Amino acid sequence: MRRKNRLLVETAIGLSVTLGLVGAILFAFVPPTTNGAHAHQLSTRAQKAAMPLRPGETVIATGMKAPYTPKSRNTALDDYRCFIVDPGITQDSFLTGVKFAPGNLKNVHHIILFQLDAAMVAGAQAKDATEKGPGWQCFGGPGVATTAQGSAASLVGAPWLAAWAPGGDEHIVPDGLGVPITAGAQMIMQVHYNLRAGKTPDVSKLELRTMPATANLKPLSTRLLVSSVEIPCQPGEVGPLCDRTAAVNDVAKRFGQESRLFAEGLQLICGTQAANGGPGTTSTCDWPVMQSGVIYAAAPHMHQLGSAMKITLNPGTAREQTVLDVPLYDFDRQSAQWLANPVKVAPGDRFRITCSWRPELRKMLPIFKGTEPRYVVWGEGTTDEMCLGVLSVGRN
Ligand SMILES: [Cu+2]
Repeated sequence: MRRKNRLLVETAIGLSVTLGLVGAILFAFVPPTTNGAHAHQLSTRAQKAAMPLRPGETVIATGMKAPYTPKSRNTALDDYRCFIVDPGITQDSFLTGVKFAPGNLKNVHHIILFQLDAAMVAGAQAKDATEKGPGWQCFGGPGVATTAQGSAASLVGAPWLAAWAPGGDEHIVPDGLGVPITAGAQMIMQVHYNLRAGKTPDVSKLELRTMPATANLKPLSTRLLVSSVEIPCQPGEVGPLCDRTAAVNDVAKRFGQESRLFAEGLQLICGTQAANGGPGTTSTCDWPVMQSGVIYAAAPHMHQLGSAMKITLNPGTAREQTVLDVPLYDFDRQSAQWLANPVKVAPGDRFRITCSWRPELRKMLPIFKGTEPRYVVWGEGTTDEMCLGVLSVGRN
């Protein structure tokens, strides 16, 4: 690829990821799973008992103000809706915990909480006013600028605050760490509704733990690592969507042209790397470390076909380290794992993310009932796929 094109694509991907084009996620800080079963049912486990408040910590209850009934668009069985959440932050603070309370577990598939700087609130409110009912449709990212740096933001420093996916309990940041939030900041809550279980109303809520800026915590931010998804139809499968172009067109029809750009961009960046074996059930992508820091936690996100994910630092060198190793991925337990030994990173280092899928599950899982065979690419739908690692990084 010509250098200029590559830069354009990388910029587009950086932006898209920064804006959260990534779709579903997981900051569900529960202990690493010991159950490798592919349970594909929403978890009904009881929430853990709440951890007592730490010195200086207060709790703010916030969330959607009114019920929203999800709708489908262009035959998509997924709806992504963004809601402005105003926690009433009047002083510079740190976010030290988030507890999501999805209102309707039948159709809430994931929630991402994005930072919305004070200066960007009016823009988000204007967007909210363009659509009837609470919030606005937002496949991919929030669809509005959320920080002043906005378009200049890269993969590093993506303005995610937290996320919930099945299996998620309260997310409590360890002592001494916190996500900075400034006075007047609000938040955007992106909720992914899967409509296969029907279109019933939802009111999702959340509780935030905060500490004042004077707590002098080490700032935490989120870095996202992605890889391409290029899973051809299995032997014996035939159908119009087994054609890659048709499959990408189908994703673009359901979720918009940004999704096309994302699938094609990842293919251009990751698919051309030597470590990536091309289309198949495993995908690998290398990304440079742009800023020094310490990785405290890592979480995997794929969809229903995901079977394993690994994230390493400096692969194939004497300095190789494993950051995350999930040999038996379970969609319903996408918990982030706090690393027993936090990993230091610096410019010059390189991350590698590797995802594996079991496309034969398409024939076995009830969620795929009635779907056509297809070449699976990156997409926001529950029956599309992703390869996304979410790192929680502290700045030095
Ligand atoms: Cu996803």
